[in-house]
Parts: sequence; C-alpha cells; structure tokens
Amino acid sequence: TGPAAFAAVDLGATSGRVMLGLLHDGARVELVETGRFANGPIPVPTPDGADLHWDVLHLWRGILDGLREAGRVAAAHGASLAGIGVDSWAVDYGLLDARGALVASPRCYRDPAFLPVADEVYARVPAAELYAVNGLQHLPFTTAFQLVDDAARPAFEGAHDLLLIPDLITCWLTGVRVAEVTNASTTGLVDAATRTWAEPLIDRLGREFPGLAGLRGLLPDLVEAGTIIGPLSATAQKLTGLGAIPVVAVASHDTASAVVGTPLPPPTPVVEPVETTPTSNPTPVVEPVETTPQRDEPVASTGSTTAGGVVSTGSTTVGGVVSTGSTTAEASTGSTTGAAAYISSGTWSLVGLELDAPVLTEASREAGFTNELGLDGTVRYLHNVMGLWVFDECLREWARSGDAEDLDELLDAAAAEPGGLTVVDLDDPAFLAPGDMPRRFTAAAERAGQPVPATRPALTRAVLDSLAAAYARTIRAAAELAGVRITQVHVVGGGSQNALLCRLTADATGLPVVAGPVEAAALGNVLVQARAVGVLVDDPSSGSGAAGAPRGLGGLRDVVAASSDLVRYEPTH
Ligand code: LFR
Repeated sequence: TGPAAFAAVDLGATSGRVMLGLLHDGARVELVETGRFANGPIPVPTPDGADLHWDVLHLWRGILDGLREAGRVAAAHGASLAGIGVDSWAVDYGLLDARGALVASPRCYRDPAFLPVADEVYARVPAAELYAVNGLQHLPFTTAFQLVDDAARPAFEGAHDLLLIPDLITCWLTGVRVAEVTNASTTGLVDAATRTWAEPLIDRLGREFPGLAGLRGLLPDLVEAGTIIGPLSATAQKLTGLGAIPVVAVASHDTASAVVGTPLPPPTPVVEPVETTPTSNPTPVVEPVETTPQRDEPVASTGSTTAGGVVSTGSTTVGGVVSTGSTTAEASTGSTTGAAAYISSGTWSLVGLELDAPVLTEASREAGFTNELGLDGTVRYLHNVMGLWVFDECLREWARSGDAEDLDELLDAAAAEPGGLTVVDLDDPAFLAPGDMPRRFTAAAERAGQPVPATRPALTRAVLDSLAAAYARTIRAAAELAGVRITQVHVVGGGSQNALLCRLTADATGLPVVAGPVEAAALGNVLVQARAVGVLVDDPSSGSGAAGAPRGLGGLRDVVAASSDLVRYEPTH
C-alpha cells in the first residue's frame, strides 16, 4: 500500500506554507512543500500613525492553492489526503460578526499600540494574580492585553466570535468554531492547571474594562489537540478541489507543534517520588547579561534553589525525562541521566523544557517563564527570546537600502569575527517593532556601554552572540526553576540550519546541541493528524500493549527521529 497523506498548513510571521506529509510504513514522514506565501505585518495608516495588521486573506488564498496542490501531489504518490491541520503563530485573532464574516483584518501583535496596555491591566489586576492562574510570562502583546485596546474600537461592538488565527482558518475550512487549547493557552484567558477557560479571570477583566464585559460570550468551546473538527465544508471542497477530508485540530500553536516535532529523548521512569519542600528564599534566577559566554559552567540545577518553584508534587516530565517535582537527588548528585532543553528557533526563539505540570510560582514569574499548554497534557515551560527577528530585520533593512547581503557569505564573515565583544539584552521591547533594526541594535549596544559593531559581519556576530548568551541564561534559569539537570539542547526550526548560531549555543551553554529538524512544526502537525485519524497506533513503546492504542508522545517522536537528519555540535570549550 502507498503512504498515508496529510496536509499541514503552517503559518509563520514571515511566511506561510502548506506541506504534504507522506507517512511511509507508519515509521517515517516525507515532507513535500506544496505551497509557500509571504507574510508580514502591514502598516495601515490612521489619523494618528499606523496600525499593524496581517493580510489574512492573502494567507487564505495561499492556503487554498497549497491544499489543492497537496491533493494533486498526494495523488501522484498513489495516496489521497487523510487529514488537514493548521498551526500558526500565537496570540492574534480574527473577530467574526453574527453572520460569521470577518469584522476587520486581524491586528499584528507587534503593533506598538499594545505596549502600554499591560501596565494598565496590572494596575487593576496584579501581575502575580494573573500568573497564578494563566502562568504566562509578561509579554506586552498577550491576547488579553490586545483585547483591552481593541475593545475601545467601534469594530469590536460588531464582534460575535473571537477565533485565534489557526481556529479562524479551521472555521473557514469546516464551518466549525472552536478554540484549540495549545494556542488558546497563549491568550492569558486559560487556566494553566485545569486547561479550561479561566472564567473568574475573564469575569474580572470584564468588570475592570467595561468594553470586555461580553468577552466570555466571544470565546468558543475549547478542544484538545488531536480532536477531529469535521470534514471540509461543501464550500471549502469546491474551493480546494478536495473531498470531505477530516480537518483535525492539531497542536495549533506553531511552537506546540514544533515541540511535538522535536526528537526529545524518551522518558526515564521515576522510581520513587520525591517530596517537594518549599524554600522560603529562592535564589534569583535571572542573571545579568554576560559579556562573554561562560566557560565550564554546566547548565544544571545547583540543587539548592527553588524547590518550591514547582506546584506539582507528582512526577514531572522534562524533555521526555521523568523527574520529580522538586530539585532532585539526580540534579544534585550529577547523575548522568539528564533532561533535554529545546530551542524552537524561528522569528522567535522559544527556549525551555517540556513539563507535565505548570510552574506557577513568583520566582518563575519574575524569571519570565511561561506555561503554555502542549499535546497530551504537557506544558511548554519556556521564555520567549527575541530570536532571529532581530537579524532578519537587519537583512531586510539592508535589502531595502539596495545593498542586500548574501546570507552564507555574511555568516562566514561573522564566524571569522572575534566574538564575545558586544552582547546586548535581546529581551528589550525596543526590538519588538519592525524597521530600522541595524540602528536600533547599535543604539542598544551604546546604551549598554558596549563596543558598537562597525561592520555588517561584526553586527551579525554581535546579534548571534547576544542570542546564544540569552539561550544559555534561559536554559540555566529553566533548569533551576524546574529542578532538573540538563544535559543536551535540541534546536529545531529555521535557526537549526544556522551552523554558527548552533556552535555559539553549544559553547555558551557548555552542552551538546542537536540541530533539526528544520520543519519541526510541520512534522508535529502531520503526526497529530495521523494519530487522530487512527494511523499511528499500536505503538509497542507506549507500554499500553493494547491493540489500536494511539501512540504516546514518545512514539510520535520516534517517527520524528526517523524522518530527520540531525546534526550534533559539541561545545569546544
Ligand atoms: C512563534 C510564536 C511564539 C509566540 C509568538 C507570537 O512563532 O508563536 O510562540 O509567542 O509567535 O505569537
């Protein structure tokens, strides 16, 4: 028999794509790109400046074309599509009116209008109260904050439903309105412990901000990733030339799909649960920015801090390694079994661990760690590092000036630079908005009293050194807060192809870096579909032994590993 075929729609901030996933023998996925289209924030002038919007209709056009092509390519491989799934960047949404039509083009989270909102919200609902429920790191553009700004606009009055971007596309494909939980967890409106809408918090926001009084009524029912939403609607069948193919709610936050598509190591069973003993005085976990990568400093828990940082006293799965909910004996004795951290490296770098329960403590909040929800009850415990956005914006600026760079040549030249000279804090919201990035980066270096890179290779090296330093700092903090010892770092997404960045990351963390797959999000998307429609079953490693039992995350990741060429970078010092 031929392969099973699935179409993964994966929308990123700079491009969207449709990938055909051909699952061979239930063991290996071959990805074929059947559509790619540009994406990016579009400034739309207003009397007092400009709003930033996404052109979701352009994306929709690209999706329809890509799905049609996916059907054709699948047929050429002797297969017909068995599923469609959509993932995208998080937090942004479309509003539908009572008829189900889009009220306005969705706003982009980088819109500077959102920047002051968080403080207005924190003045009425303290940040600590929000964190205790939603577990989200402070980001100025979390959906809840965007909504406060949006609700003041006349268009909002016409809103009947709020759909996050992937849910909006799924609705256009099926006619069904749902909120898939991995992405909904980035809205700030979901309870991270119960994986349900945080009703008391939503009511509270409605009382504090009258424009949001009807917010609960805009939110659709939550579904877990892996739910079959319905067949392509008759209209969508016509538009794509496809049949009544099942549309699956995959882990629709692109980062959630990317973590599914990361070949994290298999779990090691816990022999004995260890009691969590809260410490009254957690050591601060955010360290000052280092100017040079640290040598010989293992990124591991010291065994002395933040035992109280974990709410669960049960077992916690970390990077596929089961550990206990506290700083473990394993961490302090330096046993060779350790956990793996991941870096989902694209426009953003999402740096952290996979856990099986949220960490909702003050220490975690102060360190800027988020608890987004993942597949199969997991938690993405991570921090957003500004990512390749800063470098890509420099490239775009140089191209706009008519003097575009050859990427490979630039990276070679950056590799030959001395390095470690200029390391700035990429968490600075000054980097958030688009435009004029080389100047903004050098201004930040000046403000920090650091050497100002004088050439493009020097600036490139400074950006990548700053990224690697941020990765090391974040991984060290995650290890401390979750109480685990980290022995390996996985880099997936576009950044996994940047050999210089991977090398700098290995050196900055002092840990081996395993790079790949590039298309982790598309792979994760395909695998969740395959399992949902009953193709990935009978996994001996799931331990259930039951015939027809769906594969666990480990079983899905076996397919990831078998489908990817991974590159390993050892630290050189
Ligand atoms: C990555 C990502 C991040 C999210 C940011 C904004 O593409 O989804 O996880 O924080 O975009 O939505």
